[in-house]
Amino acid sequence: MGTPANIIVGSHVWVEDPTLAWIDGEVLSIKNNEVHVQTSNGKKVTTDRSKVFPKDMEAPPGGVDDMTRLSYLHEPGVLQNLATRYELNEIYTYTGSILIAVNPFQRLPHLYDTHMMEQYKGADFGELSPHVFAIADVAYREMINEGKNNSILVSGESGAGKTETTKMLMRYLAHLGGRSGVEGRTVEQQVLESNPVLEAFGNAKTVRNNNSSRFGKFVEIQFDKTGRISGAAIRTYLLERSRVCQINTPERNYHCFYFLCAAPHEDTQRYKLADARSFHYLNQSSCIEVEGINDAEEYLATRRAMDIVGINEEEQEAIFRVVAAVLHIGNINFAKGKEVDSSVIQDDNSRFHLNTASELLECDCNNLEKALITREIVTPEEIITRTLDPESALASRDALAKTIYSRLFDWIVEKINVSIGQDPNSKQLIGVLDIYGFESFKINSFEQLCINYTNEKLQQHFNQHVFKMEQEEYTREEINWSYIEFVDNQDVLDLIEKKGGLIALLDEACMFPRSTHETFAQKLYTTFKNNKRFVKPKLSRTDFTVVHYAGDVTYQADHFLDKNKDYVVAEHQDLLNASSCPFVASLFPTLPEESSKSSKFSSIGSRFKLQLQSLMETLSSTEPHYIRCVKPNNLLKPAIFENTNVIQQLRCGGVLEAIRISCAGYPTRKTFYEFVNRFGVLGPELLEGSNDDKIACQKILEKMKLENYQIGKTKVFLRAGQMADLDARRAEVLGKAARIIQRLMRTYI
Ligand code: AD9
Ligand code: MG
Repeated sequence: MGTPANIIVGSHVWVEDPTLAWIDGEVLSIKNNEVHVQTSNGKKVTTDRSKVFPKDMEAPPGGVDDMTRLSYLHEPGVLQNLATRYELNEIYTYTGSILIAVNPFQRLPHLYDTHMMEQYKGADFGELSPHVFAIADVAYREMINEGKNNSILVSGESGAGKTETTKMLMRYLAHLGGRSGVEGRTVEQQVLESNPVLEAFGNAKTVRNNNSSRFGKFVEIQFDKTGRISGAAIRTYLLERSRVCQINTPERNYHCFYFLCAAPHEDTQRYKLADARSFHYLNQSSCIEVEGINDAEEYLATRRAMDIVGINEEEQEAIFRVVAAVLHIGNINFAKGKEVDSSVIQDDNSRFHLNTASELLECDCNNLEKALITREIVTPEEIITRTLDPESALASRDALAKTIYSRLFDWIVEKINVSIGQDPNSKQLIGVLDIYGFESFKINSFEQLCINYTNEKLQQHFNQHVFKMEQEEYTREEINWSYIEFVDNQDVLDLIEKKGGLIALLDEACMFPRSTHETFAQKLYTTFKNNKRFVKPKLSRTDFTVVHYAGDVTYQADHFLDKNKDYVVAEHQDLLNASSCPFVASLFPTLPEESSKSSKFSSIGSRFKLQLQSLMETLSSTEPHYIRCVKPNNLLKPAIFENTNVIQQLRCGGVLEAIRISCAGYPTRKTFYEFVNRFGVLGPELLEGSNDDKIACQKILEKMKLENYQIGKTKVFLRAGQMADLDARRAEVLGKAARIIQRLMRTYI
């Protein structure tokens, strides 16, 4: 990023530091390419010239609100700017038109009140401090004035603040496009209240975030001709199903389970619920309560939000019956049966939960039992009933719970969509995307592959956009420049999604009865032997590494096959389809071509690929705006800014890539006035007799014998490193002047 600039003895510079990422210091001496630096924390370091970056001594003490205004656009400069601003509670900073939002981990109410919204309404972009409202305002104005669809893409790692940001955006858009004075349930109110409902069923406490969204979300807000919100559509992606059955301390299951257990007594009695600690799906983790979440209050709030989004009393009742049934299902245990590989309901307690679950789901209790402990196998000749051993029965139980819960979630999303309604006449929309950021853990599985695949897609979209924006700025300023070199990530996308790519090979393995994760991994190794984005780790027989744009991620193939298979066990489908509760039956509608009892394979990976394709098509037809959320520390506490952590996120979020793209062109832009102000000392004689800053700029640049810079209509455009060159010359001149003054003073005083 940026070429090493003119570094001389005495220069103020940034050098790498193992704990702080970057530390500032002063150059003591230079030998060939070795630079010796005295750092500000008292160390002496020697480093290669290419790893030393100039420090801007003229940077304003409070930082700049747009990174592109930094004189030196490089990693340490960017980091220092964000850290300085964060300390002052300035959590928002632009990088051109991209908004970087650093999570404050504390309420800043004045930042989002109505007064603030009013200020941003119609204000020119850049006129006020950076803000999510400014981004939403630009999107809205562009839509109204130019008739363009817009989208706002919010990304960042878990806990970075995506969902909070999304909610602010939606509030602001509802403020602009709302019907003031209209009483009752308005479309915009429904759109806003969809958030708490979805959060109750799709969010959970995790290690990284007390209110972590376990699904991706794209909300399309539709507007009528007069700019009023007239409809909305919510699309969700990949709800994490495993959480329903398996959690570890200190995480929790989905919020709604705890809300319901804390419901008023009459409700818990109806669902035969007891303390949350008595349910296996909840007590596998010792975390039952979360600081800052009052489950009893949230239960009532969720119900109120459900009223507003149009889920009626009867439907709410059915929803919570199903939620309770899932908890009861989790408490059904199995013991070994008399026959080999068979099982029975373990004891009276398990039988109680079996009975309760069937009551709540209004399905036949015997059939539920049968569906859990046996499996029918269809052969051309006959149907064979096979018993399941206790372990398989448990797996069957958990599969049932997961299926019910994910169908319930889909139903709620669909219901909200129907209830808010789509405006068939709307031609204008603003889409808001709140989707998981790049993930790389110790153990990465199928979910991480899907998530990182999403991020590769969005990254490509982002790069292309940043490119376009840069190019447009040059065109506006009538600068002649076009990018030649551009590192694209198409090759990673090809590896994952192309014909014969990872997803396709996974589907193939899932369809072939004798495949195991080992045969799948072997197939990957041979197919992608020469692919530079694919690596087989040494010593591993089932892991594989993908070289993502944000770094290498090693995936464990172990559960890929299972996780990619989306099928509902035929017995479960039949059981619930036959429920006398119309709501439950509607979650399991009769399949159109359900001719045989065999479970059909449907690929989650392929379906996700299609969803993603459709999302990208929608996004491509919109004018995008990007918000990158950054999590300043992993303690989730205010006022702690961890440099290395932030740098990593800026890298993964493509912010550094955007800067790199910018550096490939003319990273430094100064208005003529700013330039003359700073570098007039390099040629005071050149300024005489003319008030034209543009001409003065030209003369100074010529005198300094710089090459390849460009003069635009309002700004000077400099190549990477040129600013530092000029600063070094300026420091020399100023130093010389200071020495002369000192000498004069010594002589005369
Ligand atoms: V996840 O990928 O869904 O796990 P998000 O959505 O990125 O994650 P979220 O918006 O839920 O993170 O923010 C995490 C927490 O940070 C919130 O619960 C707030 O406590 C806190 N937060 C985030 N943004 C703000 C803000 N603008 N003001 C105050 C905030 N607090
Ligand atoms: Mg979230």
